[in-house]
Amino acid sequence: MAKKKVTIPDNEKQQELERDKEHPEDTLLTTNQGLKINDNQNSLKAGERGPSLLEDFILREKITHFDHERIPERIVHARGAGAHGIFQLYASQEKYTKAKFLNDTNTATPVFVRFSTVAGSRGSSDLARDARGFAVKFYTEEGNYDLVGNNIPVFFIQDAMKFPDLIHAVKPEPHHEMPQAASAHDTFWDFISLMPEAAHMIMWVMSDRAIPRSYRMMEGFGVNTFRLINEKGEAHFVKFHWKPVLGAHAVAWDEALKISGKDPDFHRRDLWEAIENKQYPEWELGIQIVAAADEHTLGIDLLDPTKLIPEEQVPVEMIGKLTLNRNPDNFFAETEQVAFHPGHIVPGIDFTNDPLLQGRLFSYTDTQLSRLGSPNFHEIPINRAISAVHNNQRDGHMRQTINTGRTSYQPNTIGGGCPFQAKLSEGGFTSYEERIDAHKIRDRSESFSDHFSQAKLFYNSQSTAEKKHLTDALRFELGKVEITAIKTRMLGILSQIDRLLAENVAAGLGLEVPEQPEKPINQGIPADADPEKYEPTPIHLIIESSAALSMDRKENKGIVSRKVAFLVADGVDGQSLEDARDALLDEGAVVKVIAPHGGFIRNADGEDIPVDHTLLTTASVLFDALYIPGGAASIAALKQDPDAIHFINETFRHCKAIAAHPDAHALINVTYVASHADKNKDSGLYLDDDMEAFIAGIGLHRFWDLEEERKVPA
Ligand code: HDD
Repeated sequence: MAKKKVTIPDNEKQQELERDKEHPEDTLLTTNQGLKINDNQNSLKAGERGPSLLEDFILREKITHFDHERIPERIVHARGAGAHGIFQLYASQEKYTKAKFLNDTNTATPVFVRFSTVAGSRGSSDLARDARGFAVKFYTEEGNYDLVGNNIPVFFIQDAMKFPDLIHAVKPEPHHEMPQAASAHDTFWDFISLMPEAAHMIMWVMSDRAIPRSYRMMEGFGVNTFRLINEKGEAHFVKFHWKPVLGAHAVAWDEALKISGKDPDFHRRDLWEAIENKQYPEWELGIQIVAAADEHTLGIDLLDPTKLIPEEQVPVEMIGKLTLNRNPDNFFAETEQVAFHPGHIVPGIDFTNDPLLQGRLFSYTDTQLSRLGSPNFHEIPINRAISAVHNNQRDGHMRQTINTGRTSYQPNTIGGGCPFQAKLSEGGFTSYEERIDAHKIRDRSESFSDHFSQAKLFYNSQSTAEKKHLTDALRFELGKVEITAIKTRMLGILSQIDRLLAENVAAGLGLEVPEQPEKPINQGIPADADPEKYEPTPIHLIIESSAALSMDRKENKGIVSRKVAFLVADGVDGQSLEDARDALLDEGAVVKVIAPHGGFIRNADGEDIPVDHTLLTTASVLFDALYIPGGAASIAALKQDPDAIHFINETFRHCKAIAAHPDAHALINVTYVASHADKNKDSGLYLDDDMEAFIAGIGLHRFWDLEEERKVPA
């Protein structure tokens, strides 16, 4: 039988993975022992109607394997999607780091990236209001390097000691396991309202950052401060950034809620389809470098993970590009079994004493032991380094490697002393020699006490529309909280950040902002501590606002991969459909024909046009823009279709670009768009079929500043 020809991709990790792939094409069914199976339909029985026999090893093997298919989901970040790609460096960073993949511009480093939500279970919706994980595994020639970040540059807490508390508070409540993938409940806000150190992160997770349009349109951050070490052993502090080439964009909360019902796999599907369409997602890797001598000059403590370095203070230097160009072959084998760990580093990169990072360094390997079930999880194909692995670690569940030789200890003579320790000149890793002279204490530095300055900076930096979204998010979340004292305490925290914000949230809740918040506001303090020492310090703004913190930048990054819905019915004017489609496809957009029924639509010339989705199987919230081609019969039919009218109104409500052929005015006139149709082109309505302006409008993503006037019942 002909063996299927396998094309081996030209990337070292892909070639390595290929060895483990199973290709079922043109093969015969077998048991796990390689025995060919003749009947996969019937169990072995004592007679036609008799009981099944214990002897049936084929049935037993099949059912036993099935019974054990599940592994525990990740305790956090359970819901995710991944893809393969490459990282290409622009210019050598040798002045900062000796890491080879950051020195060598000639080699593209293979990567695997997994995006995720944090709180929800594996089957939860992609559109939960939540931070997103952004974890990158670089398969470098010096070993795996994992940059395990989020789409938000700061974190809720300052010390890993509080991580289990935070996660217990945000996860579904333990007595009835509700709500799923949501922070809008009492235990989360109870905890947050007692922990003012979370104030900055709360601004971010209540902002549009927490409901991205796509994984491809979100920024990524390493969050913790790391160190880069150069050949001379000199250290620089570094913050890592990923900047999406398509720009950072969000959906509206009303959309997020609807997408969760219409397509809970929205982000996963978006990533998958973009890669299948060869519209490869791209990010630039940026670094903010702080010289060791400047550690204390920025007005923040670099070891405090609730702080970012404003780009106005330290610019982000772009040093390379990440491109995701291959979908996984098997979700479980790759996306589920991939095991990230901030402690997977290479020479030239090192940690700092950030107490959150220090705790992370323990947690990730530990969790893989229960999730993947064995200390041999590094042998799972997706986790294997492309550099050679030699050590004396042995055995354990599911060991794959066949270690040869008599010795599994060091020093030895029987094995010739192998494997040898690597000298520094041979790439041996050595930790950065930081001098430490201190008492052993459980405490927190007073430099960690500024909880509100950057929360205010973030709020100040939002556009008017973004501030409104943030306020509405807090009204929604706290509106779902049942215990009034928790809401009032939160209003106290918000009033520390911005009085008007607190008042606007309070108005939505029907509560008053407390004049003088309870003291000490911080209840997350040690039993014998002096509360005054833990009191948050007064706001001190180094800069008033930072442009990089807003996503509402009115920048046009093109419309590649943007999804445009074409609303049509039988009798559509084929020419206007074709012209508009060609113009959009030329710019890289994705066009889908949506009609009242499936199959084909007959155009005015009697030709058949395939339908991609029906009004029943899709929804406006799954698209970036809408076009309505001409054709009197098509327009007349859509005018009679409440779902078509709803589709248009909803697109309008979510401030997306809408273009239409002049024939479509009869349809537009029965929608809420009609009352705004005389507005100029800056309003995202192109009812005179102006394709050029429409394309520019889609590129702007949304017209958020018109949201209030477009809040139509749709
Ligand atoms: Fe974590 C998973 C990111 C703090 C403990 N974390 C996990 C993932 C991401 C992050 C992206 C998913 C990786 C994947 O796709 O498999 N975590 C962060 C960031 C943090 C952070 C950016 C703050 C700077 N995490 C953090 C702390 C602890 C953990 C403080 C514990 C002390 N994180 C874990 C974990 C997980 C995890 C329990 C669950 C699944 C896994 O590790 O592999 O170990």
